[in-house]
Amino acid sequence: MKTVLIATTAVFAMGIAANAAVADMDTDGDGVVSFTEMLAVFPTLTEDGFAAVDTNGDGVVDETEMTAAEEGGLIPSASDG
Ligand SMILES: [Ca+2]
Ligand SMILES: [Ca+2]
Repeated sequence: MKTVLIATTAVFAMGIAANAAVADMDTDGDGVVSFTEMLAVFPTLTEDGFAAVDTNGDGVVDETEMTAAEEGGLIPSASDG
């Protein structure tokens, strides 16, 4: 049981490392990125720009939305440079 848990955690951590954007921006550690947190990384971000990334409109950007935004070219990948 413990071995399975460790293995699952390792896979999850690798997934985060490949798409580090949320982890890099999530300064309060709640697992999602607010407009304020994203603004700290992208100072030119507008509320409209944030809304385009926050596709389900709940006011925060999760890992899925962040990945989609990167792939769609809405935001530059935080793992570049
Ligand atoms: Ca956060
Ligand atoms: Ca959202």
